[in-house]
Amino acid sequence: MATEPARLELLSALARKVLWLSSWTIHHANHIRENTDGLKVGGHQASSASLATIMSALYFSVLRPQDRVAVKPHASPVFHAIQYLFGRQTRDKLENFRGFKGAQSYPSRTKDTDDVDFSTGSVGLGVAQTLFASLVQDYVKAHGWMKDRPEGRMIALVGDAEMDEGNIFEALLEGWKHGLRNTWWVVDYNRQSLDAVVREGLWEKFETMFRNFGWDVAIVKYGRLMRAAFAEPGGEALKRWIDDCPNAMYSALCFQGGAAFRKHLRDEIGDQGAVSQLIERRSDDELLELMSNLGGHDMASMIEAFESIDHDRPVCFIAYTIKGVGLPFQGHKDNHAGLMTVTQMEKWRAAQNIRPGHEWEKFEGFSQDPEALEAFLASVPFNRDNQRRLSAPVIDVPERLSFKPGPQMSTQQGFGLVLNEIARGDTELASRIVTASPDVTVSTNLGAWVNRRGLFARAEKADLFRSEKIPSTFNWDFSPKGQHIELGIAEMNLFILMSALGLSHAINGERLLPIATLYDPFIERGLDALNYACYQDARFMVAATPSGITLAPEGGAHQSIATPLIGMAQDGLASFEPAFVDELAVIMAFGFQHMQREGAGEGGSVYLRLSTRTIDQPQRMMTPDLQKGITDGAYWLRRPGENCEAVIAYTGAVAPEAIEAIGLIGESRRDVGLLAITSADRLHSGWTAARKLRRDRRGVPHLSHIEKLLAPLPRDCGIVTVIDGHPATLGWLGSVRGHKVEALGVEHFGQTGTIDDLYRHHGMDANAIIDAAEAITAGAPVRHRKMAV
Ligand SMILES: Cc1ncc(C[n+]2csc(CCOP(=O)(O)OP(=O)(O)O)c2C)c(N)n1
Ligand SMILES: [Mg+2]
Repeated sequence: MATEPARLELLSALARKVLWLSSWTIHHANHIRENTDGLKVGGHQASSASLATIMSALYFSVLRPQDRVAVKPHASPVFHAIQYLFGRQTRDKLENFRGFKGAQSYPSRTKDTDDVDFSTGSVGLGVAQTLFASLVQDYVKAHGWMKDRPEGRMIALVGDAEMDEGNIFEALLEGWKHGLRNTWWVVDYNRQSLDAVVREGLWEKFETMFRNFGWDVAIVKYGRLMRAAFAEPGGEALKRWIDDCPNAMYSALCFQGGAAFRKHLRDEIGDQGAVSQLIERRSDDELLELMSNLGGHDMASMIEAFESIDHDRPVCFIAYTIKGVGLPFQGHKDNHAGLMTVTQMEKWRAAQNIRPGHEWEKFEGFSQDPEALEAFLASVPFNRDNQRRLSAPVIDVPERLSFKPGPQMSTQQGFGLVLNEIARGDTELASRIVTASPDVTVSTNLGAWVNRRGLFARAEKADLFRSEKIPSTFNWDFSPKGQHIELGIAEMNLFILMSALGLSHAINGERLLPIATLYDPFIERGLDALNYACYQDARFMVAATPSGITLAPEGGAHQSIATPLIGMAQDGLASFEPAFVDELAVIMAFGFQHMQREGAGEGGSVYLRLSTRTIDQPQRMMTPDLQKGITDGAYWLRRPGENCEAVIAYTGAVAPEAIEAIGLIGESRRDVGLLAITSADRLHSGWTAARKLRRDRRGVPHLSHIEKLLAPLPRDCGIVTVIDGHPATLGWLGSVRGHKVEALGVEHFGQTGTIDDLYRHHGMDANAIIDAAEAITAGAPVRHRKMAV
């Protein structure tokens, strides 16, 4: 599509301005605010320059408000500069780049104020996020919720070295399976990473791979100046030389400049008449301008590439660029830490017609009229909509979720039963839940839910076993109304999908309540993606089961030890480990509400650490007090008296051992307490918050839940904690009021056996609990022990 020259000129001028502003932001942070060379912001400068033209083409011309973008981490200053020109970023935040509450080093949805669509920073994750965000948009649309809102394009600006991250390839495969649409990845092919120049011919690998997965590939290699030169006599020889030039050499010559290019061109193709003239007609500066006119730095070429896409298939643009283009260290392999000196910056400022003291002014240095510029920026399609971040009403959640009770159950089984009850109903809650599992749907007890609610696909596909009348427990039809998204075995994909589903209210204006199931140890396989999802404030529920060593004969690396600590430490994730199914039902109801709470520091995602161990269920009334204890993190299963000597505090599947130990200790000691802990995480964070409140507002007599629970215990009462996980999860309980603690749990993994074998082996059976209680309390010895079976 032809674009009028004046418009292109304006867009190019804006791109130059963006490069200036982003560089000035970095320079300001380094030389003016901090007045030091020590602040390591160099990575941003060269990386940002690489993308200034491409991002200007997108934001000032190609994007629509419904489009969403993940910006390569180090291009954050470019993003902030563009937002500044749009009037959505303040000078104050730019001056305070990387400072306290200033603009962030890496675009942040939660911490930046200038409308970041997807956070980035841990390379690879933002890229995959766009793919899953597009699948989620399809999901919402297929369920009839998009109404007349236009579909957005999900766009990632990708560093070429970022493509080394395996999660991108995992996502590609999943995208292919689900018929991905509306996704653009723009690879900033500057052929440099932090440490190195990338291998030759990488673009060919990218091209083949993307085409293999059904993507369109657009290679934007040559800018307009280059294409014009190729049309001159001798141009073909020049093109061949450019194509054959190794990455490292091209980068080095860009750094050295026009004279160096001339010398190499002369030596290598200079004796060929026409091409010699082509080269000699140009001054050193002109030659450098020509040779650095790669597609990614040429506004016309980029606009043309973007505008020529007339379909909704995914597209990978491979845009050739030079890292640090236009700056003194362009192309240098060490430029990742490169910063411009004060003198270099001065020189560049003057060349841009920017007066000293006017560096932050939006329209300084333009030849265009400020009013026309202002009018243009206001008319840019992307900038027209002030409401890009959407919201959705809260979905009603009953106070209590029901399930079909049994005398003996596991929490994993209970999870399936609760979901089955929800699935049977015709509630808004049921229709907004969407589940996903990385090939462990059946083994995590989601089967009944999927039977009732079906699998999601944009096109109907009947279960062949069913149509062939072969008996099967599972009827798995795919349809656009299905509510389970089948995933391959990649936990990174699971959590990035959760991140996308869990932001649907903000991105699509339609709330979803996503639930992921996986085996607990494999949380670690997807951990960075889980962290990323929480950082973006996506809202979802994770049911991780089975967990710990309680899966006994399964053994090996299927045992999880660290996950309770991960659950405690992960910001934005409330973790629970119930022992009984009635507790789980209360926690799930709380969870669906927690996932929808908004406001500063409110709500978050939920992690349920569950077990396959079948245990006796208590027959009891669920009183409001009990319910509150469960969601706050703990309650007394046996209340201690005034002279309590020992307390056993347990979490999760080891409940029977704790109960048995309390019974045996009770034969010799009259006053003992049994504390059921459903969430070490909520107990601990409540305790931290209370201390902070007391410190901040002296005299406020606020006590946290755990402080209140432990308050009646005498000073010399001992606490034995026990969990099928790392003992540090509960070991801190002693610090709350200064009680002595013996913390039992698991510190080594891999052994197989029965549950009894392993609990004995790890010192967390009833006898080990009794021994521990005896060791930390005064008083008569405990006479009874559990008999060996
Ligand atoms: C998961 C992860 N590992 C390492 C890093 C550190 N890091 C930041 S950018 C980068 C590579 C940059 O190369 P590229 O993606 O080609 O971008 P360019 O610098 O060329 O713009 C690395 C290793 C990171 N941010 N995230
Ligand atoms: Mg690179």
